[in-house]
Amino acid sequence: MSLVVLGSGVSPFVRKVRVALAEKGLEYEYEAVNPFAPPPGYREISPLGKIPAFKDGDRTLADSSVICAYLEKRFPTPALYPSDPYDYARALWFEEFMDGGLVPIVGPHVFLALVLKPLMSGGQAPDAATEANAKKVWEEQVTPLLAYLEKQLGDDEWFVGNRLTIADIGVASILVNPRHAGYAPERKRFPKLRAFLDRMWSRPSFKQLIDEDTPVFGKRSARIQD
Ligand SMILES: N[C@@H](CCC(=O)N[C@@H](CS)C(=O)NCC(=O)O)C(=O)O
Repeated sequence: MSLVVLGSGVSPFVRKVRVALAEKGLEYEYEAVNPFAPPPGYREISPLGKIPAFKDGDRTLADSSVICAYLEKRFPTPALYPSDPYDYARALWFEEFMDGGLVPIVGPHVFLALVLKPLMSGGQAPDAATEANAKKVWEEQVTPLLAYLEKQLGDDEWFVGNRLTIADIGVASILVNPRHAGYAPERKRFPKLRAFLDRMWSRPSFKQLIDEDTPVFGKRSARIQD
């Protein structure tokens, strides 16, 4: 068996796949791909040119949700998707809420603006207007989505059912990027969500990736305040 993930630590979608693999106890190779300068032929594996892409021997796939769904069928235990039909759909919903709801806001205005662009321009710090815009977007656009997550989680340990699912992996994977940019759900306003993230991010599956990426992308995470 040879499993390969193609991608980069900049991507929350790549993180989602790598965490799912780790939670299933699967060994894999990791091939670095910069989505803005992909290697020749990359579109044969990932027709939209995006990361992650995935290889299982000579079979290839693209898209984090597709890859995770494939992993579940291919390596069913431990299960990361609920078996109850409604719980199953709810788990997919939380994954989509993050991928399709959070990422399009946080990606450009927070992570790209505060981490990636400065990194690509040789370490120049973001200007005051960029910092102010990120703060405004976080307050006005991201906070209502975090409030929804806080309410949905309630007093439960997991987003769906009574064990780890793709919903938890999706929520915690996506929120690592703002963490790298110095933003996390405020403990005072979102105590349950923040405690959930603390638990998730300290799991070996997450901790290893966060520790790997923090020196490169996550220097601003030291700014996070409770
Ligand atoms: N729905 C895709 C989204 C993947 C995605 O947007 N990846 C970004 C990096 S976070 C990318 O490759 N962007 C480069 C591009 O759009 O050309 C997934 O879940 O894998």
